[in-house]
Amino acid sequence: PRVVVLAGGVGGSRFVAGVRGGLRARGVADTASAITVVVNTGDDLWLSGVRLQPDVDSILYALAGVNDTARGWGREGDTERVNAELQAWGAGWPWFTLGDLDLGTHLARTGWLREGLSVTEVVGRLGARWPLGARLLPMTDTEVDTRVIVSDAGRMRELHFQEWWTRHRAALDPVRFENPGIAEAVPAPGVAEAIAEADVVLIAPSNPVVSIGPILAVPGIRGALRDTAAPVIGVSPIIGGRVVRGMADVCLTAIGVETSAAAVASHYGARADGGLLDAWLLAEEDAAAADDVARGGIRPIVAPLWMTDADASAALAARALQAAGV
Ligand code: GDP
Ligand code: FO1
Ligand code: CA
Repeated sequence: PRVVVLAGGVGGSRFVAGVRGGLRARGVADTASAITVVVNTGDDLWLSGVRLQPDVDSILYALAGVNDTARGWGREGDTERVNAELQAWGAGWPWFTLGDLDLGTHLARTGWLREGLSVTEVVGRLGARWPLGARLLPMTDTEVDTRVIVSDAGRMRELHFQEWWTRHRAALDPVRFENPGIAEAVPAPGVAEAIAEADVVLIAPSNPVVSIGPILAVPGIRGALRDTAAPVIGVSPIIGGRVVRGMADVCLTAIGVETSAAAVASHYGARADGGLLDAWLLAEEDAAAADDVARGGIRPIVAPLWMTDADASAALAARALQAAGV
């Protein structure tokens, strides 16, 4: 089957690994030809002269099996010698760590960009180093930023997403999120085609606001999702009314969406009403909300949503594929 997954970083990478595992378990050997991941690039940024792609790298490292699973970002067993030098120079951000191995990725990426390769080509080269078992596509080739407008002691301030998320741990109240560059963005080559030709489109249990939000905001992607013959199936990132990890609840509050599986489903909307979803996987802990989801025109599917290990992630992905009849 041809599977398209829309994904952010940590939740996205666990889910994509699950899709790969779920397909392998049923005998699909060439998962790289079956799975296309459309990755959020709204987190991407320039720092100390290099281009960072946090969500691309989370998925790249996780599928390659070289990610730091405890920390949730960067390379397993990385060192910080270069970072210490950058700090000594006062370069970059003192609260943001660039690991030595991770910097190798950023240097390679930046070099290729400066040689004129597109972001799609660069992501393709990064993905060619390891047998990932999936094709990674950036959502768009042009630069899109994420800014957070916060209310700080009654005064409005605008921060870079990383400053808000990593430095302040989302402790400053967001008033709204903005994605400069998004209006001029177009889907990266292959994205609209993959969606059109898919047998199923899966929305990973990623942050709905700052991971899935930017992907859907690229002009053309929502239309492609509306037009595809494939069912669109989402997985709730909220379990039992709580975010599993991270601060997605603060992001949801800022856009006026309650932190609940049903509220996120209704935020994405029913396809029949011009929204996104045909079906929505929600946790057993949220089974009571299934009727609400169904009343909104979205087929609810109650399943275990904890991606605690590879088997659990694969079982979750298999449930989503089964719901699509693929
Ligand atoms: P980021 O880009 O690194 O912030 O990662 P994502 O946006 O891809 O995913 C973050 C979201 O993943 C969090 O808001 C969690 O709600 C969700 N998440 C993490 N682990 C799990 C899990 O085991 N199950 C489910 N359903 N969601 C999860
Ligand atoms: N997250 C942190 O909490 N602290 C860091 O120092 C940090 C460095 C970092 C470097 C490269 C990279 O690709 C990601 C990094 N992250 C770090 C994770 C990242 O900032 C966020 O979790 C994501 O942007 C949210 O998707
Ligand atoms: Ca992200």
